[in-house]
Amino acid sequence: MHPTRARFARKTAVATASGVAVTAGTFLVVGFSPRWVVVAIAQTVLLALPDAVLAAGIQGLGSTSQPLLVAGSAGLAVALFAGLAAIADRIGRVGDRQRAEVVFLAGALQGLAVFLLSVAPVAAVVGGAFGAAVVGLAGPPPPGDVDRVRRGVVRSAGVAAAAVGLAGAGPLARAIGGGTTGSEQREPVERDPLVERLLDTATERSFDLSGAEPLVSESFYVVDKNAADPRVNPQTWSLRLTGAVDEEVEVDLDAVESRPAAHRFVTLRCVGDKLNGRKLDTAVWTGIPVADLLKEAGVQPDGCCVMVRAADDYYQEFPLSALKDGFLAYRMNGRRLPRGHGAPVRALIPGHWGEINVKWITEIEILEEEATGYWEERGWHGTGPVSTVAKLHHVETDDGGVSVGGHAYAGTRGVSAVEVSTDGGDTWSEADLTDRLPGATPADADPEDPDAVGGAAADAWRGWRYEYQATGEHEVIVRAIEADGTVQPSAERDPFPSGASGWVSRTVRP
Ligand SMILES: Nc1nc2c(c(=O)[nH]1)N[C@H]1C(S)=C(S)[C@@H](COP(=O)(O)O)O[C@H]1N2
Ligand SMILES: [Mo]
Repeated sequence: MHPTRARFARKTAVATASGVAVTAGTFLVVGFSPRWVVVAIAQTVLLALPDAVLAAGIQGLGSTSQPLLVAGSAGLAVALFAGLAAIADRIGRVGDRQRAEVVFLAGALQGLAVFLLSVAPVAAVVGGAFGAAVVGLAGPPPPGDVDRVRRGVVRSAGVAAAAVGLAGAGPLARAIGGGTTGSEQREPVERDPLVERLLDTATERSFDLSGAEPLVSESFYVVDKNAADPRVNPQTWSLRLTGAVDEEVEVDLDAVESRPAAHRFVTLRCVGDKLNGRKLDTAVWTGIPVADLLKEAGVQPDGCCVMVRAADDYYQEFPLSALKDGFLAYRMNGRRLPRGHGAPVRALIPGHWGEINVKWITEIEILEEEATGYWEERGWHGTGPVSTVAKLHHVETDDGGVSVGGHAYAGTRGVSAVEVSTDGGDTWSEADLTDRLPGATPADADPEDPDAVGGAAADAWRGWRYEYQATGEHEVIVRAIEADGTVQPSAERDPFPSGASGWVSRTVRP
């Protein structure tokens, strides 16, 4: 290799290795959290997206495009820190500095950048130290001895690899040791016998439909604005009731968990869910009614609205009347609420679009005038009741027999029937429906008592199934009927801005 080319290759390799080391070193300190530089960059990228992309795409961000965003941001992070190492190198050469000064300058620039991005001082120091170590170990730029160039590059690549290994070892050790970090460590919970009973009931009542979830979702969708979810310390978490109250109320997790709880089946649907999409799921949640807290704070029952805030700086404004029926959940299907679903405590607002079911909830402010929430500022209208939908996720054909099925959901309006047309909408037949899931069940109910699991869930989906004979290609259409007889509206609408609507249809080829 030509000496000039070799020197350039070396510089690039050392700078890149240094960038990798900073990125890995900061991960070692803060893990996959909002304070990791990569996540901070991802969050900045999200904010910089044009409104149109944000408005139409982002409520669908959920789990699908998230890995892509994180990978791209990791690339940006490495490039940024590599660039700073190169700048340090350049300043060193122009000013004819000592090698130690260049090494220090590289680390200082990188550490400063880490701090500006993530406001995490320990990560800044460790990141800068890792970056500087790589530059230092590469040794001074050799005057043209290709072998020495190679040795320097190998050394710095080695350090970068070690940093990545070290950064990877932490989460791995945590995963092996039970999956939690120090401050998050809490006793695992035994599943309550009552929850077991509710889950069994849901299993018994589910139709066995390939391609569709059972009545309690096996995989519950995740949607939020975060590249990495906040990690809330349950020991220091609290929820405050502020604003137009007689008296501010603050409860910590012990206070929430020691109140009389209930178990409820609640279905969530994202306003960004496509007409026949899969951002619709159900779980049994354990928690306490919001109404008691409102009473304790002396909230006027005829107030207009509330702003609910969360640990990820999310905020949603919606009517006080909707919050009154709300629920503060700290368990999901009998387990501690997972981090991705809002640990330690989230709000569940019956019959309303997912977006006001605030995760990682920290504050309820009672407002006297309307305000605008996070998604409303971005063009969505998702603070109201859900629209009615009948999903068609299961289609199976076998020798002239066709079986179709899915779920129907109408929020608190309830589903009384699902109708299917196999002739393009001329005639309609009634599908089989799963029995309604049980209603709110007090946590102190006797699991052996059949009446303990009583009533019907006010806010849960129902499964449907329809079997018929057909030979030629045809169009299947489904629609839900609400409890009061209202037929689901047929007008088709995209998810943006007010939620998808219309009758789901699919072509079936027996
Ligand atoms: N704090 C917070 N809560 C949030 C969000 C968020 O970005 N931050 N996203 C909302 C949206 S848009 C939806 S659809 C639901 C999804 O809840 P899930 O991820 O548990 O399914 O959470 C809501 N709660
Ligand atoms: Mo959503």
